Amino acid sequence: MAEELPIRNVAIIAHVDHGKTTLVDALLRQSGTFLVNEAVPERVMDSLDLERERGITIAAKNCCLKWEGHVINIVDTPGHADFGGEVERILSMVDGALLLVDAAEGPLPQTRFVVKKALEAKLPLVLIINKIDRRDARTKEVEDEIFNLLLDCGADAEYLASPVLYTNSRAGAATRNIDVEPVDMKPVFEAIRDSIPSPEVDVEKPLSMIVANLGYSDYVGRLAVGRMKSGRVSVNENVLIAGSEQNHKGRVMRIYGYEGLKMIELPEAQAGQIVALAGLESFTIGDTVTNIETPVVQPRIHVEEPTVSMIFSANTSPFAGREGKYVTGSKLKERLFKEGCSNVSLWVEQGPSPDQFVVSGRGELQLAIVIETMRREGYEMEVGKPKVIEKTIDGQVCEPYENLVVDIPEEYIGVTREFMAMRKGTIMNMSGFGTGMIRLEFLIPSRGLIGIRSTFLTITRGLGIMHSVFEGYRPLAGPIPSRVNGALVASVSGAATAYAIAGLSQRGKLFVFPGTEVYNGMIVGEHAREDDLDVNITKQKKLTNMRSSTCDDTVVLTPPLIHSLETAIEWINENEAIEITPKSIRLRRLYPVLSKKKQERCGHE
Ligand SMILES: Nc1nc2c(ncn2[C@@H]2O[C@H](COP(=O)(O)OP(=O)(O)OP(=O)(O)O)[C@@H](O)[C@H]2O)c(=O)[nH]1
Ligand SMILES: [Mg+2]
Repeated sequence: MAEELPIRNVAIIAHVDHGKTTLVDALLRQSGTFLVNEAVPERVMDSLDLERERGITIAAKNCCLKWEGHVINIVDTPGHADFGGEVERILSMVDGALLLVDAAEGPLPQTRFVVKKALEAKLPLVLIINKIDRRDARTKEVEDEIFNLLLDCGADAEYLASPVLYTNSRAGAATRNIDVEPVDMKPVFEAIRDSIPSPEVDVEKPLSMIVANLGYSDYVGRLAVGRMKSGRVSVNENVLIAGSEQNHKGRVMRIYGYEGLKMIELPEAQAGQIVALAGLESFTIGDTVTNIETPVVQPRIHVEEPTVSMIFSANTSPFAGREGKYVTGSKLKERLFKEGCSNVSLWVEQGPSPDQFVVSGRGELQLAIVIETMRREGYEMEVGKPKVIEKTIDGQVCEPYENLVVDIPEEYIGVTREFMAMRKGTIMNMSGFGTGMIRLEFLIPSRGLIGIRSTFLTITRGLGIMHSVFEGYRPLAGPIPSRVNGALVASVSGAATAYAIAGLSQRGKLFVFPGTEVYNGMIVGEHAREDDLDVNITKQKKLTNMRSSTCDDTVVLTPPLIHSLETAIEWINENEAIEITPKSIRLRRLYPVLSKKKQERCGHE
């Protein structure tokens, strides 16, 4: 018999930065989850190092709070389009979602993506217009835009009757009526209680839980996290794990539930609860943990396919092995395949040679996060330029396209349109907010978006904002220009000298400080012209006995442009690679490296 439980399982979904994690902070605080004097960091759910450093959520995480006799499980999801896979699988764990939209920015590409996913999963929504305190808030207009978006995505009448709340999450205040001053988060709690159904579960049926997320504990290893759909489970119970290809048995060694942000051990659990099970040996996201005698296997979670890939190789640079703990191709392979198992939207395949692997994901940021995580663990590797994944559909070669939204000051409409047109973008829509800012929408091949962020910022004087999300596959768009400038490539190994750098400053933008160790083939700058230029950046000033009274010995150098991982990924071209070690990011030209003879010539010019 189905039972009505005082439980609510809800996900928070939105475009990047619209305030999801901040809203969770406010709910946690006001539910009394923390002690009165407990010091709690801002955006407490963003607990990973990389999340705190970048100020974005990367992985979905859950917490559990108690409010007026109700247990509310909240899953905070990432808003960046590259981590859309996290949202897709998390929706299988909840019975409703809070859809957040920034009161000034309005719905953006990822809002559309999450709305589509919520509608597909038939999840009831609570609409939250957040950041109503912003000076440029357009609350009423944004509300209309949200309903238009819902209609556009095929929402039925029930969705159009979803409750709307107005919040200032940073202040922890919400209101149902925009004309009434918000006081606290009570309206949000009430909307969760009243508009999100309790989980429809059956405790009497056999155990069935789809693994929607993975966790890890130092004591017990990997954890299978999910919402129990039916049945009960207790410690030491033997269960069946239904995988995509085969089933196997396992034993539940520990059961954890959530309390606030902590996990607590439970002797048993039942349908409706979100739990983490320890002890099951091999499982992955999408598997069902179920009863051995009467298995109830749920359909696997559908996650959209990757659209971009990058070749990861063992580091082949002359400096390989100097700075990392794990350097070999086999170590790299092991680690990448492990990542592929836990990260469903990331695909890892063997590459063209034994030490090369093709890693595919949703975008450059998703791949950059994998690289950054591995480099912090001590890995060295080399990666190439990201490429979009083509597909043949009805005999025609197609490539991924994105829905791109840019917000720019009015005066940059011309340059922006021209720039996007060059990259095969078609303008789909244009709207103004009456504030001097204009929103342009393009349909553009994903290929056209690779590596354009810094140029876009330059042409809009740093004031433009761009967001895109995968739209679908369409026929190939034809050639798109890549980086115009060539590279300055070191022809001689050694330490870069201030003297050589000063001499080269007219040739382009340098990427290295004096004293940086370079090798033959390493890219040390961007050439001002289109072709590559081999340079000797280690050249010493010739010492003479004569001192010239007119010669100035101290050289003033322009600071170099030091690439971050993301800017390096944007910058490189096809025949170039990025060498990544725990300590350094170096760019290098792959082919052809100068012959010994030419090296010598360059060295002695
Ligand atoms: N003015 C104002 N700022 C807010 C409000 N809510 C959140 N912010 C700010 O918006 C920024 C982004 O907030 P987050 O909570 O990290 O946004 P998010 O949706 O979790 O972002 P991702 O997880 O990366 O998608 C932070 O600087 C917050 O302080 C609000 O109600 N008003
Ligand atoms: Mg967040």
